[in-house]
Amino acid sequence: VLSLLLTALHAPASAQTSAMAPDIPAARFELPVPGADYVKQVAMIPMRDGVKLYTVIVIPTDARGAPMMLTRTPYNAAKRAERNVSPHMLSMLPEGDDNFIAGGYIRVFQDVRGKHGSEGEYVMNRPLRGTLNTTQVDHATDAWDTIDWLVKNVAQSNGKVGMVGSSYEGFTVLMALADPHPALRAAVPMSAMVDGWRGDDWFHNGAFRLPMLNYFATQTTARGNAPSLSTGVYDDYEFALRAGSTSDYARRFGIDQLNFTKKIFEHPAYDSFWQEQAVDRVLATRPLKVPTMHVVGRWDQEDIYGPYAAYAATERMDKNNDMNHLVVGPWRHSGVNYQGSTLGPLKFNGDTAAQFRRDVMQPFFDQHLRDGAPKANTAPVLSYRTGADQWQKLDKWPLSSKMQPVYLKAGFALGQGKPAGGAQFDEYVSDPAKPVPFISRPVRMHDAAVWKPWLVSDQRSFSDRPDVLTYVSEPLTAPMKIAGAPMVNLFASTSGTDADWVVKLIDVYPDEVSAQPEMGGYQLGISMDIFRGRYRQGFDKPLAVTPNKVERYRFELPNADHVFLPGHRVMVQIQSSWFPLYERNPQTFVPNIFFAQPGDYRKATQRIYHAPGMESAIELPVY
Ligand code: PG9
Repeated sequence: VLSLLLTALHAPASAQTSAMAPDIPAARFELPVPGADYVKQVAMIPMRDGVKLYTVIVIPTDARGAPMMLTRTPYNAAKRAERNVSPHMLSMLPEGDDNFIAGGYIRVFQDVRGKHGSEGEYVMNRPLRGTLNTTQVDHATDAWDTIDWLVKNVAQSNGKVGMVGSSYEGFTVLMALADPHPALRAAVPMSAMVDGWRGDDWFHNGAFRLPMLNYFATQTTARGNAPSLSTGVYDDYEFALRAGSTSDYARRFGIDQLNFTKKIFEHPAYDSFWQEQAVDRVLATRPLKVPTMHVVGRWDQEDIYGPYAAYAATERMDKNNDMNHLVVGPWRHSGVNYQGSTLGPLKFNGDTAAQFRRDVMQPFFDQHLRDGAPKANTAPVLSYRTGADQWQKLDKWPLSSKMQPVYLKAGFALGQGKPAGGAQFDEYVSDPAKPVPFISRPVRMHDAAVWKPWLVSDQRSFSDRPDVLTYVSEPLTAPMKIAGAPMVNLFASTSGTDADWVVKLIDVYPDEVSAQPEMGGYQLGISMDIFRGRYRQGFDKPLAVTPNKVERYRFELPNADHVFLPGHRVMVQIQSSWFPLYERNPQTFVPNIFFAQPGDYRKATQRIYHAPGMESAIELPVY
């Protein structure tokens, strides 16, 4: 046998390969990467319940005593570790990993259980062990078991691990903090999904985000990549309108059969299902053990609520104000990992994202992960002040708790001082057959170039619609600075029995902007959100509205840190739909809006009051 083998191996060069020789070798063919500056290994890491998780470990060739940086993802670990095919880590790994690579870190990506290469079952928002999860595993145990394996098996490491990740990957970072492995020394959750009901991906204040149906399809119809919903209609506004209610829309594609869709449809209000899995509430009950830097974009179009909530929940435990940090940059969702010099038409002071990664995040990680690294000069809060275009180091967030109301007034005016005289209210007809679009039509949810920066898109397209009320101040003579979450205090009635209220705080640029002419008169959204009227007495208490009765609607808008400059004006827009980002409120109270019937969708006359004792206002956190 041996001599036969030797003969085959040393066959003369002229010997022909049979035409029928199989072209794919029976044994796995390892393609070498000549000149690679890394070694890539794949491990199936066993969890405590025997399930193995697919993990890619990228080790710099010269690594010795190197820290490890872990990301746990539902978005395909193999792909996350291969942005480009290249022998160089810098080209191969994600753009935002630039400083980890420069710092010689070992980079680890892992598929969460049930996705892509990992075994086990996928649960989209897997709750921590407890009443909602009676198994022995969750994202905290999976992170724990993974870190335990890494420190015992990656010989080139120094036994210290950091975790980083944005959005879903930020959610898995936060989950690891619920019961952290001792080797987990620092964490940076970015744009993390924290509370899917209050103000992150699934709902905002009870209003469901319709495009999420497509996310359910792509994420939960298959373990690997799954296709998007195919509507056959170019304009997503048109398609969603024709589809009817959210359940009608889901039924068309059969995705009402998916468990995650069912969970959403069964829990339209903020019941114990949502409350018990809100990550900020969970973390508030656990000791703060790991230095953490919460990161979010000022115009984060997906998770603008959670990072502040998670920071606030854990901040109470940070006795010396040196373990729990907040960073807010002028970014879109996950924008921290890409170029940060512009967003839509806005231009910032250099590449704010690269600055943050190099000058703030990397020294923070190094301090905690690299043996002998110096202490980083990490501020408790680092906030990019929009309008003034400057980074600010702060001791706390929110900076201001002093609220100054700006009142809506007769004649569509806006200003300090309670309204005196004039009309008592303004009204508009909200027609569910013609909802107000959230961006100009045609709406293409798949067009990343439109979706990613949509929160900074010009609100001028909506200010003159008859179903949008627009109040505007005089041009400012001095800067007006706000830092915190504006509070809406609306006195409103509807002729229906339920209604949505969308309130937008806007910075109106001067008529002419010499440095950037296309910004003349631009209406820039500073803080905007939606509130479902049925929850005015409690998010877990949906209640019908009495037609035409004036009621108070009080809710927080997203955090802002902004300077309205002299010559700019302050604007407030109010409307009752924001479609198709948010499903329509039928404006007739039904037990569950997901199942509204065609006849429930009715026009309603909405009135916004600016009368004595009913002074509608936005309270601004001025300083
Ligand atoms: N915003 C996305 C998401 C996070 C968590 C759950 C569902 C969706 C994301 O970008 O990952």
